Amino acid sequence: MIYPQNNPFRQFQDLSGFWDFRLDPADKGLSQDWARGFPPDRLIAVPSSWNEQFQDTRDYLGAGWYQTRFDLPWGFKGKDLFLRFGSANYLAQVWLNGVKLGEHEGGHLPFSLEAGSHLKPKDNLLVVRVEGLLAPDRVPPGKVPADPKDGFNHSFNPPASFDFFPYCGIHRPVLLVATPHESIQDVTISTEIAGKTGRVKVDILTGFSDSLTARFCLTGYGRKVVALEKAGPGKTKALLQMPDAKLWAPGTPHLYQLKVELMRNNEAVDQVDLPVGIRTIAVKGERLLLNGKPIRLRGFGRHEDFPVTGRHLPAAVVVKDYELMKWVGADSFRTSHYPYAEEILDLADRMGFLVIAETPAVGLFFHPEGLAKRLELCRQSTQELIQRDKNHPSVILWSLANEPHSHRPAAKGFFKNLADLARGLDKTRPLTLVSYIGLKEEAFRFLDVVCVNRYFGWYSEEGDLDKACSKLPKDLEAIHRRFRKPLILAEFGADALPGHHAEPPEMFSEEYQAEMIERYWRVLARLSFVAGAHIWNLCDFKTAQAPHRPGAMNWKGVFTRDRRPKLAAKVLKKLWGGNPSRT
Ligand code: GCB
Repeated sequence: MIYPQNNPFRQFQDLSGFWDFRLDPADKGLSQDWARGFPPDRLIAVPSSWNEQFQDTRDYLGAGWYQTRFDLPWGFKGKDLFLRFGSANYLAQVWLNGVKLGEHEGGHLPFSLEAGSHLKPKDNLLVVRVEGLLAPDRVPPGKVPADPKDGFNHSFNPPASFDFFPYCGIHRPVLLVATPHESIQDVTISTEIAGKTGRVKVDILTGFSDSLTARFCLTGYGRKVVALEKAGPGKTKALLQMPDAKLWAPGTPHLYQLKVELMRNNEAVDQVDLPVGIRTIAVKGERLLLNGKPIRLRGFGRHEDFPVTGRHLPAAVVVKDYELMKWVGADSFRTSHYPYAEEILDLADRMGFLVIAETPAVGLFFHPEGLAKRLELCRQSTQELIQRDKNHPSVILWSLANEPHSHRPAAKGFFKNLADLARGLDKTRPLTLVSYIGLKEEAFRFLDVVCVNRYFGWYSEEGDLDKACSKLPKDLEAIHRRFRKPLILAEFGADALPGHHAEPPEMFSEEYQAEMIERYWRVLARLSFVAGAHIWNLCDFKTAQAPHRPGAMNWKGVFTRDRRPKLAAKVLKKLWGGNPSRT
């Protein structure tokens, strides 16, 4: 579904707010027909994670029931009507006025359910059951059977097989959406540069049987280019050639406005507006090229994580995070380890950040138990992610997974399957996955960019930055010699407890983190095949409980969880030449 918009033909209403809520630890809600309404025991804020809002729900991952009532807004009647969830973790089932509309598995991607035939003018009852249990046949998996060969421990409580808290709930807005019956169902934009001309290719999809006219209009920077095409049923293509195109890039995130109108007898029946950044992204030999020029990313791995709201990032925090990244001089980030909210990507387009967009496939293991289902879920999320984010100029790379345990024989074929799927859906962006095994990661033979995570000086060479910094170039050079592709160091870093100091620097001190970052950066500067590096992490973030996570926190943030700078932030600002207007 096209991201909901308000214009003369399309409307949406945000249903976010305070909803009724009830925990269902005995899982009796389904058999007791709570789908038709249930006696609530508390109110909850939507969107947000339930784990952070109440004293008794921190580690609760079982079923939670939500309900709210709403009237049909003026002007929605007679339109095609949908309920659209930005995301709910992990499994959501939805009923409207007692009728099941559908369900969705997977925590970080939107889903839309057709609602029109069940909506009344007044007092509609929307009930949602969300359940976030960890299980081996889910993605990301949890409660993974222990295997020392996988090189990770299973001591987290709750039993996540990934290093962030398994927040549950309705994490992004719930929208009631109205679109016209004769509508544009999908828009796909891709851009090329030919000399000074920006070539903007637009494909639209329409579902009705008649042939109408589609009017495509691209405007910006004092210019306007228009194309008229016969439209539908099915796909319609247009090519808009923008002379003297202003290209999109970090620092100059030029955006044009595309308006697509569907016309019947010269009168518009639908309209969709989208920003367009004209840019190319390509891999050539060992280089990653943006608009034909080599780039070297500098930025962060991140999390959607904040006190009280959990996995929902309020708008003010989204702005703050961009401000902090600009302040230190970052130009990019990875949506580790799952797709981020669409609003975050909209801002990346507008503010000129480069994004590695990652699927929720983190902590994948390859024991036979549940493997076929995990592959199916990975295919689903890859497809949903590309469908959702394909038009963002900021997105330059798809990451199919983070740190899969892919040295196991059963992993053979798994990523080829996903890569073929992704390439079929988007031929314009390179593919990667983020590996900890590096040299032995067979998937790098057919992926375009090599991404590795390295923790020399932390999980090995503990406390010894001399050893770490002599191992780093040797390791990266060996990986490079094997694959001869652009290489991104997708994670490196050290935990630093805010306010903990040590001279000479030692592990967990702010000094050790700052020195590690600075020394890694100097090593990387000498390696010409390095197409970028991302520090782990922008901010401290919540994890499940484990002996190596004091206070159930990962302290590798360069900023604290409440967004205050550590020493490393100041060091980075000098290293990266942070935004001088924000001193
Ligand atoms: C990693 C993971 C990341 C962890 C990080 C750490 O390799 O990709 O999810 O948080 O290490 O701090 O251990």
